[in-house]
Amino acid sequence: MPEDPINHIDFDDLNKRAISSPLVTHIYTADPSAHVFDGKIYIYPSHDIDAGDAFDDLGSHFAMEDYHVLSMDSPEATTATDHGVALHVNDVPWAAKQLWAPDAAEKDGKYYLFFPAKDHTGIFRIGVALSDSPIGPFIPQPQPIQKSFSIDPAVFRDDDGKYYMYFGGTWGGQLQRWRTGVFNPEQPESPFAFLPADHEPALCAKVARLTDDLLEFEEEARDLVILDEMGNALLQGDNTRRFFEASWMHKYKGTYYFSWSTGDTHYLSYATGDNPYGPFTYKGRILEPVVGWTSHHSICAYGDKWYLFYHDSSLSKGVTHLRSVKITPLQHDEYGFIKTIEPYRPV
Ligand code: FUB
Repeated sequence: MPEDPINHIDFDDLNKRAISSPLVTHIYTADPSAHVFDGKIYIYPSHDIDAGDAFDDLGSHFAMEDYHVLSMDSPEATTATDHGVALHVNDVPWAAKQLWAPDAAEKDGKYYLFFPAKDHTGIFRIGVALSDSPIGPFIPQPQPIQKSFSIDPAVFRDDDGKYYMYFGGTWGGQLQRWRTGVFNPEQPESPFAFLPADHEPALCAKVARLTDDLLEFEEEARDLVILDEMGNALLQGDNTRRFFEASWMHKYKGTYYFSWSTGDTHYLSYATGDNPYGPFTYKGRILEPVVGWTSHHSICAYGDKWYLFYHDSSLSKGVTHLRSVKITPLQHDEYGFIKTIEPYRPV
């Protein structure tokens, strides 16, 4: 019986209890950013590989080298089509390694792939690549977005046609090194260095409006503040609620929903606000922890129904950096609260 030796997980049993199955099984995929373009669902995931890099708290084992775009004709499909390599790190002049969670946007018939990578000095930056097709191939800009940093870009188009990028990630995502507005290159390289103290306001995700051509930031990136029910900013020590990585934005009935992963406590959580910059007020959890260390998602409407795209490490039997993207229905209740999803049915 394939049982995980550390956590004693019976993966045959777990996979029978999973509420959904991997959308592709011939490659490992993660961090799914889903969009509907021309009536079809396109998923922009990370493409997980085992490059043999040592596992550490900085995420060195996430050594991804390219992106594949997946598509589905409808959310009822049980599998997705893999359209092959859409962008490779070797084709990005400024990037050295670690193509982490991407996102995509469409404007005036052009498609934009937004992606983080470490540059040749080891600093995460965010780049853009363009295509005439949602499946690529994407041609990268020669330089990353000016003043971009950290990881996990998510691009949201508001109803007025303005586009915003949400981004940032803690530990290996280097967000904690940018607290003064410039990169702190000091040693130690430990992911726990440079973090706020537990009693201080938590590190914030960042938001910046994009220029009309979607190639640069229109403004300095701002802090996206998440408040508790008393109107106080969440604290760094509040690690079952505060931001860690995996930003996403969706709008439901005129309300802005910012969602994220709490990282070391493995929850996908959300907060609501009345404008794209916030502040946002914490509301609850979208997804309980999945198998694997990371949790990362997107939320996308198809017709009048909403779906959560997420990943877990069930196919790889728990290997943290070998994940698989999945889809499951997501519901807002009559008050706008998102019903918390359990990724596995109870035993
Ligand atoms: O896939 C690499 C990193 O793992 C992502 O950028 C994070 O959000 C986490 O899912």
